[in-house]
Amino acid sequence: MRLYDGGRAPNPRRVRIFFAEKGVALPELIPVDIARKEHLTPEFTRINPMRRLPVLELDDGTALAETVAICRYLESLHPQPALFGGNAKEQGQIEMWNRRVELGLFSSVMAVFRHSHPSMVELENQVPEWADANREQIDDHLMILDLQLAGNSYLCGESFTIADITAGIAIDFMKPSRIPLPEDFSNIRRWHGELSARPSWAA
Ligand SMILES: N[C@@H](CCC(=O)N[C@@H](CS)C(=O)NCC(=O)O)C(=O)O
Repeated sequence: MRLYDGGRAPNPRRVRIFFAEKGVALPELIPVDIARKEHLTPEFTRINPMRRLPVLELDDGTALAETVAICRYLESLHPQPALFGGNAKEQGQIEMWNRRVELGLFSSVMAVFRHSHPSMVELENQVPEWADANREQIDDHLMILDLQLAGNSYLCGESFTIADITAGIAIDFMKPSRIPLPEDFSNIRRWHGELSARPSWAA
């Protein structure tokens, strides 16, 4: 197996954290420099026509892209700890929260970054108004997270799951996106501090 990796970019990091939480050693890493547009070459486009990272290439040449697809593949190979849940109820709740966060906070933070950050000028047809519209949504997304974390150690209860990885990475990526985390979201601050202290978070 080989992992086409994108360094500090959020989606490759989600996958590296997932490997670490599983206690599975990372496969061979193939660094792909997004800033140098290495993911836009014809060679990489043959591997992933979406021209995005990460990509897990299996030994038979199959290329798995999409962060959650890669994580699901790994969960299937290494069921414990169950980061997508154990029983049906857990699996439903984790899917719900992971999807809520991907379509909500994660997506808004990415849109702010892509449409306002100088490093994205050559990679995105930047629409500053779209960055502003997404920036305005962030507090609403944060409030939903904060409420959920008020009564739970993690997003889906007492166990760490893929939904925490997605949400925690979205919070991390607010910094380079120049979005402040308001002081009053104390439950998010508590939970995010705990995630940041996990050894996997250094990935
Ligand atoms: N839906 C994909 C999104 C992957 C994605 O957007 N990756 C970013 C890095 S975090 C990327 O490759 N960006 C390159 C670009 O925007 O040109 C996933 O979940 O993996």
